[in-house]
Parts: sequence; structure tokens; C-alpha cells
Amino acid sequence: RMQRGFTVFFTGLSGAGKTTLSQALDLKLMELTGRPVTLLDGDVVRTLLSSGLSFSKADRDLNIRRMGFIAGEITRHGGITICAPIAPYRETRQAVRDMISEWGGFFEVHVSTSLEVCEARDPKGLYAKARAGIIKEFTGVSDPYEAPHNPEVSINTGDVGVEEAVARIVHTLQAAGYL
Ligand code: GGZ
Repeated sequence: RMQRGFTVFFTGLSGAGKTTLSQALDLKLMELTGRPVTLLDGDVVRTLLSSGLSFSKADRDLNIRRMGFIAGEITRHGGITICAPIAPYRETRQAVRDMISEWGGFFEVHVSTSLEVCEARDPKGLYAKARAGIIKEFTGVSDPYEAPHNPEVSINTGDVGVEEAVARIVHTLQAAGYL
């Protein structure tokens, strides 16, 4: 009997910790299930699947819909997918949720780390460039981020460590009967 597929969809600002959490969750889910896990990181998707797209609202939405389509196909076939884009628009995340929920589980994880903390980290120096006006339409600085109202999980990496964050997500997946 085929197992039920599901998607864990991270959303949050640049530097919030989405990549770190998604990689740790990837390892944990492989360890717990022995099943393959597909990780679609925002940054990586933009270099391949969505290369050539800008950060306008239309292109961000197209990027997220493409990612959602892939995750939906994998979920439909009983697989496990982790998505980790910024996905700043509530309506677009809802569209992806509606699409994927037809096929399996959808778990939205808001990485709610504050702008102040993300900007203090600034691992790639992008916030500094955004403040200087070198990067336009930068999420949180000169472009919107619409926080989720009812995410399945919310994690502020300013006060929750990686292990604890992964444990919370795993617990949520277990409670919903997907693990
Ligand atoms: C936001 C930007 C921008 C602008 C480049 N706004 O933290 P990062 O660097 O490594 O990952 C971010 C990535 C965001 O791509 P996404 O596909 O996740 O965004 S969206 O869901 O909105 O389509 C960031 C970098 O690209 N980056 N310019 N203007 N992030």
C-alpha cells in the first residue's frame, strides 16, 4: 500500500533560518522514514527551475507556483517534499496549499525570526545592499512580507534552536498521522 505523501512548506524572511531548518528536517525525515525526501530550497530553485525570474510580485508568484506544482506532483505520488522559499504573499501560499492538500498533507512552517535578527545576521550581506539601495524590492526592507495567520508551526530561530525546531515539526507530522 502506498504511503501518504506530504509537503512541509517553510516561509519567512531572508536570513530567518529556512535553509538551516529545512536541511536539518531533511536529514531527520530520512532517518525516521527511510524514504527519499525532496528539498526545494528557494535559493536553489531560483538558480535552476526559476532562473531568469525577477523579484517582482508576478515573478515571485510564478516562482512559488512552480515550486508548489513540483511539490504537489511528488506529494500526489506518495513522496515527501520540503519547500523553503520566502513566499511573501499569503494568497499565493494559500493557492499552493489548496493545490497540494488535494493530494496529501500540507504543513506550513512560519520561520518567524524578526527582521531585526535577520538583518543583524545578514549572512550574505544582502540587507546591507538593500538598505544602500543596491538591491531593489528586498523583502522586509523595500518589499512586503505577509506573515501567515494560521501556520501549522511557527518557529522564531532567535529563541528556538535547530534541534527543538525540528522536534516540533516532527511532532506535528506525527500528530497528523503522517509519521
Ligand atoms: C528577497 C532576495 C532578493 C530580493 C535576492 N528579495 O536569503 P537568500 O538570499 O539566500 O535567499 C533569498 C532568495 C529569495 O528567493 P525566493 O525564491 O525564496 O523568494 S520568493 O519566494 O519571494 O520568490 C535571498 C535572495 O534570493 N534574494 N534578491 N529582492 N530575497
